[in-house]
Amino acid sequence: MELVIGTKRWSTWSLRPWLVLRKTGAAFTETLVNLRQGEVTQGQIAPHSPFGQVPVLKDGDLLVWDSLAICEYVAERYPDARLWPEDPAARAQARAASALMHSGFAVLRSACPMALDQAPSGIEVTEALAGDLKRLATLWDLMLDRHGGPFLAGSWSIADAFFTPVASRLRTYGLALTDFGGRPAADAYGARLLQDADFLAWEADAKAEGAGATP
Ligand SMILES: N[C@@H](CCC(=O)N[C@@H](CS)C(=O)NCC(=O)O)C(=O)O
Repeated sequence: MELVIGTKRWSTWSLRPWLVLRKTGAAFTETLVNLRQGEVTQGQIAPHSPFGQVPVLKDGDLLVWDSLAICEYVAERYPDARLWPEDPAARAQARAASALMHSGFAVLRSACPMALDQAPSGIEVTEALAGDLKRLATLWDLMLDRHGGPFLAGSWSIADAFFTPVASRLRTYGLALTDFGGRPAADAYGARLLQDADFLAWEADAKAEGAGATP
């Protein structure tokens, strides 16, 4: 299998399926595309996908071109990795949380882009951004309460892959969910995601890019 991904310090959509693939223990190759270079970026994506975006998963002659669809495919291909919770109720909420991230939190995504090479700094919190942060605090608290942690739906699942880039944004922009109605457990959960060994491996690569290595 080959996963085509974008610049590691910025590409949240690439990080999610990359984490999920790593959890399977399966061998896969990664192909890196340089983002934010306009036509150069598009020229690098074109040989892999007709849709102009990464991530893209290639498995033989199969092409899967969306982060959530890639995660679903990997979960079905590697059932022993238990990438979704076994319990139907936990699975439903893990899927709902992933879908909410995939299609929502637009203000948080645009105001707080992932920047893994950037030192933590403050940010002006607009009313719209506060709204997304309150929604995030509500979601994390609700799921940690219901499923008992340590991850959103109990043990680590695709939902946690979806929120790992979010945790990195909170850290980069000095945002604590306790300031937006969240409980300390929500912030502790975000910090836990950033201790994940696979995330740390991705982050090390991202920092090397930022230090001038070829992204
Ligand atoms: N909904 C898509 C979004 C993918 C996406 O926005 N990818 C960005 C990079 S993170 C991209 O490929 N941009 C192409 C460009 O900047 O030219 C997914 O979940 O995979």
